[in-house]
Amino acid sequence: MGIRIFHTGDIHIGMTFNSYPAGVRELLKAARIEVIERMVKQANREGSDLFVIAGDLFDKIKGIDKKTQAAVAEHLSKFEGSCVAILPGNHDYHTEMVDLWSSFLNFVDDRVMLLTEEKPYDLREYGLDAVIYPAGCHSKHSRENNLGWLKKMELDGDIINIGVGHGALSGISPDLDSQYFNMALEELDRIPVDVWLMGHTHITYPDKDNISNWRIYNPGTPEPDGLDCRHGGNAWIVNIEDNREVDAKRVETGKYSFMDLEFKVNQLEDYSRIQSEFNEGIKNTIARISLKGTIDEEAYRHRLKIKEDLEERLLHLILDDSELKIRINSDKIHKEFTKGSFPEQLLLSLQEDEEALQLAYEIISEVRK
Ligand SMILES: [Mn+2]
Repeated sequence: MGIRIFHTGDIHIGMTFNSYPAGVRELLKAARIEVIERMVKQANREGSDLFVIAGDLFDKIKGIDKKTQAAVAEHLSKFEGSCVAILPGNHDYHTEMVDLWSSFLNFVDDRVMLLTEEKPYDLREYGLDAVIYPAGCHSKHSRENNLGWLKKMELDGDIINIGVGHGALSGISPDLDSQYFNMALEELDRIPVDVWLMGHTHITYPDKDNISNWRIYNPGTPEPDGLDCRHGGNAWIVNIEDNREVDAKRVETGKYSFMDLEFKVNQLEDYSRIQSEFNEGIKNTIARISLKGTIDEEAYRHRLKIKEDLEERLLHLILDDSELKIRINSDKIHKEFTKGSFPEQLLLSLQEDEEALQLAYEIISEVRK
């Protein structure tokens, strides 16, 4: 008997989004719970037997209120497969001192299994011919990953063996100080499970829509969580056949999206590139636009029109125009400075050297303030 798995992780319920205005913040917070409901529906549609959350279901071990815990449990209870397996990640790590998991267990039904210990979890009790080998977290940081116990295990080749781990994948997620349970792909590869279902890295690995006979999967966050998120939120549906052939497909899961773009603007026409970048269907998009360049005063004012238009169409716009400068010309100098005054004379004398002129103008403006 084969098994079909819906694989997610890094949902980070409880993330606060404090740098956003209240209305946007509330939507982004709620989206992290709503995405579970959407994923459970997708999993059911695909006939999944097992729903795996590979760490960081919650963003923190303290401050996840009971109402939130109940809502998450309620969404998971709609899963029509046999078992929901949840691995504690480094944000929602498990120790005897952490109340989060014992509290959460009061809300879930008995198909939900917490993978808190370093031992094989036999899914035959749930009617599935598979065993899960977990490598979760018992702290926020660790220089050592949790694969050690598993390397010593003798796996039973007659049953499907599923590794579920949480940690930075070397070469894929940034972990410069190697403090996030770092795991090398080769290290995972040497452990003879049929598949590795990973969490922690917020991008999707491998970067493919469909793939066959691949063993290591990382879904990335299912709901975009910040300006550095370049994808729409993903999960994997991993199918393991009776003969151990594996095929997987990536499904899109997110509601909101983020865009972080920089535009060089040196003349009025350059704004049109911004407009063409933002087509229809951006009402759930949060964008940061950084403008850079030097333009005439009238064109400089035009940025406010662009801002107004995009603010209406986007969920939220952050416009950074701190590096957009007004071009200084003789007209502007004459308008702003008394004829024959020192600044007027100085600026006029610098007209051949645009950079020096710009700099001198900025210094004089600063002094005038
Ligand atoms: Mn993590």
